[in-house]
Amino acid sequence: TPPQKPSPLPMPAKREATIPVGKDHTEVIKGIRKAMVKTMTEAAHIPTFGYNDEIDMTRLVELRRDIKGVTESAGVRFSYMPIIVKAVSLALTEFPILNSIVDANCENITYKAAHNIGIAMDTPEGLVVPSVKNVQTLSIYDIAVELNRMQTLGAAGKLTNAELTGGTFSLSNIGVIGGTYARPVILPPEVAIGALGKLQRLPRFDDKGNVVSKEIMCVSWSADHRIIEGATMARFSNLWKSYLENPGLMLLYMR
Ligand code: CAO
Repeated sequence: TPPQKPSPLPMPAKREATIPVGKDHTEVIKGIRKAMVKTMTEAAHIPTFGYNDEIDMTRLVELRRDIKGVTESAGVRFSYMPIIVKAVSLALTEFPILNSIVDANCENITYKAAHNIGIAMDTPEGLVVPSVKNVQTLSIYDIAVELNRMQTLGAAGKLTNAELTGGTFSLSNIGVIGGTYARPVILPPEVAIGALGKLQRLPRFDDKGNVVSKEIMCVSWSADHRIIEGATMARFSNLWKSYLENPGLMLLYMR
């Protein structure tokens, strides 16, 4: 394995940031941030179950290294997300309750047929969660193309209602920025969300007791405990984890 690049020390984005001069500033909360006030206030009423685990991404890192060059020659950036998103969809097939939505008073549950996987995006205008629609019908390459499209639109502030509505399950890759664990907040009416931590090379024991170098990423799930049992979340996470740790297994169930 090649040596790990040292991560650069964090630097302030704006070198000439405004120096406080003793004058407060108040502004109306509007746009995407106003939408966040509404959704997150609704989410605060949901009794949430949290579940964390670590994933050995060593095989996936190698696989992505092989694939990346191929898609990039076709102009498509390829991160870990397309594989992670497909693995979520394969696992949701076994646990359809995690791909459901509930109404405001949690009286009715709708099992959604489409796996519309929302991806939290940090854009210049704030947090948005566009979703990749019908992931159950898409190849990993299709997902990469769609993520590239949404990232370009997001960066330009051009995501529309078509992308920003209809999600059925969400992921937040906060690890791109940093951190190991998070406590993601469910996006109602969805019932579960996962946050991915930073991928890190760490020592672990192999099955012979030797210390080996592994690529480790933590996941933090939050689920609506009114309708999702902790055991369901844990079983789903185990299955998803097995796909990421043994990406070849996904081939068995891919359509
Ligand atoms: N840990 C370490 N590195 C990671 C990583 C992780 N978890 N995930 C991706 N990376 C690396 C990629 O490998 C890529 O590097 P190289 O190409 O050099 O290997 C680099 O980070 C950039 O990845 P990316 O941003 O192009 O791709 P992505 O598909 O992984 O992520 C997106 C896309 C939109 C999820 C991400 O840009 C983003 O906005 N994340 C923040 C989400 C957020 O704010 N969540 C909080 C929501 S609650 O407030």
